Amino acid sequence: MSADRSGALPTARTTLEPRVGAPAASPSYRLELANLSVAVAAFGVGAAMAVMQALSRANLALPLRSPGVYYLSVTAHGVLMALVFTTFFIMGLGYVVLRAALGRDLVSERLGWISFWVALAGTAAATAAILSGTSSVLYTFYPPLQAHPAFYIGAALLVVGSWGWCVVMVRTYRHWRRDNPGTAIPLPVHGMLATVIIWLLATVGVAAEVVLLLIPWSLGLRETVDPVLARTLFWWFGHPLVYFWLLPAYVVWYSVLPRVAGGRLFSDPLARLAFVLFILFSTPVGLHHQFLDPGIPAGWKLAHTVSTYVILFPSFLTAFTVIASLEVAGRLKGAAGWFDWITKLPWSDPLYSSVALAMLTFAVGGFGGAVNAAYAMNAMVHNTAWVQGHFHLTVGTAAALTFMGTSYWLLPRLTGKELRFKGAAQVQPYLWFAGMVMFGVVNHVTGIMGMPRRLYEASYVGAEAAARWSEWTAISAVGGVVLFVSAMLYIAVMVGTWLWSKPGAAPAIEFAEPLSPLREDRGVWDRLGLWTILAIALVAIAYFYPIGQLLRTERFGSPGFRPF
Ligand code: HAS
Ligand code: CU1
Repeated sequence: MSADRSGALPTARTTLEPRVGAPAASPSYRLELANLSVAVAAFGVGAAMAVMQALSRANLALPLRSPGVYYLSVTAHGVLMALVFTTFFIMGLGYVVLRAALGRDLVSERLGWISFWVALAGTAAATAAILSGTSSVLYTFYPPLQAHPAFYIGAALLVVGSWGWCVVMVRTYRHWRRDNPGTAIPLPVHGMLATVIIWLLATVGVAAEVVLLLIPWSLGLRETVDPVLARTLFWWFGHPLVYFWLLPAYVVWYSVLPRVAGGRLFSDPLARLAFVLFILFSTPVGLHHQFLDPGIPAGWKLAHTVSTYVILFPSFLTAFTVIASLEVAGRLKGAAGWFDWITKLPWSDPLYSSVALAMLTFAVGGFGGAVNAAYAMNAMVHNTAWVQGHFHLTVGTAAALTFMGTSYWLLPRLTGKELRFKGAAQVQPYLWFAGMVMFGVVNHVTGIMGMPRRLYEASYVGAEAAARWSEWTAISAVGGVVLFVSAMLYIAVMVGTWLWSKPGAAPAIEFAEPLSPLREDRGVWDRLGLWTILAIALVAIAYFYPIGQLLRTERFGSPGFRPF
């Protein structure tokens, strides 16, 4: 293990030295780069859509502004950002983490490539359906809004491709485990495997929705669809989806950030405990998106509320552990006062600043999550701009800004090319943060003032209340423009590094060392099979009765609607 970049730390035993099997000799990261490039491309297109929407919500007269264009654009933005950018980025990151932390090649890399192409074909089909104007169903694709079959089939292929990724990840881990029985799992691998497990549990719900309900209905094989059943299956998937986005970010917070900050991970076991709690409690909470849906027993809504409050806990643990790790970094650099360690942190390093700003933002976004999860308060904010504020601070910043920072750290390590336009990479996270404060926080405010989400008609046909929102929406529009500038800087750094930087020696991919010596053997938090079985039991308990009730009751389906 080479010396830390600060040079301040003595080397210690880490999880990272591959124990058995030669490390892949300078691996070629083509599969990772292919996944990351699709992610970056989706992000670029999604960002262009977003600026138009932010301006449109502020009621500015734009060329081509119409309801049809607006909903097409919101759908493209949501799908490309929330589903495509994240999934491809996470797949790429997952492969890198396993290769680097286990020190071996991927098992079935060929399957990794097949999965990549399947997911890409699915993305292309869904995107084409959206751009054709036949599938403006937004990223949650709630029926009875009906999309073109290519949209649902494309979404299904994206999920099937991601399952291939899961197989490669699990097989690679199992091969390593066979060679290293009884050894602790390297922490970043532990977090990525938790992500895989959550994803597999989650996608059962959406696969059932799309394959059993939506595809046959969109093909005309069934006349009607049951919207509440479809929404329930969607949110079985939709909430753990948010932790599929968040956990890879946490992997970076725990395993990369402390090292880049020049410190140590404060507690390795606490990090593992957090990942295990996510495996257990990510999925049995989905009804907190359906508090206001009819047909779901109130007692089950309460049960999902309780498990939602449990799932706040691992994020509190994460806040504690990661902030403590940063304090360790500051103190190793000589800080002695209460807060001067903050000034010792590398605020001009793009990975560090991205993650630190993502964390600050997440403190607000996470607080909003706790508000959403409370039944009575949810009734105030549900379907208002508050919710879009919440998710721009969480997935749009906690996850996405972490991923952008991670790209700056990763790309030179994968390609051997030095980061191009370094100044832009340094400014970009701050711009994103500023844009999100204007956009995300303001949306929380207008949400409480009653402004609905997802509405094109921003004057609200002259409603008096709407006049009070307009000064705020002007701020969020400015935020949207700042975010767009930030997004373009990110794209410029990525493309510039890729195309116009000369290859040299790639820095090593190294992860943070824990503060206390690491236990050598496999502890209880590494019993992933056991935690998965318990998680399956919790999902079954949480959904068996509510879904059974929906299937048992006589219900009336709805025909499809295509407003545009
Ligand atoms: Fe959420 C709606 C509840 C987290 C994403 N959420 C959404 C939607 C999305 C989303 C996309 O209960 C909209 C769906 C739609 O379109 O309808 N959410 C929660 C709760 C949490 C939560 C309880 N959400 C997330 C994350 C997301 C995400 C993470 C994406 C990545 N959410 C809800 C509910 C709704 C909802 C309801 C439905 C609303 C409705 O009615 O429609 C929790 O997991 C949050 C826990 C987080 C914390 C914060 C911990 C803070 C940390 C950093 C601290 C650092 C500091 C400073 C202080 C408790 C870890 C660092 C210092 C330095 C020096 C740097
Ligand atoms: Cu949720």
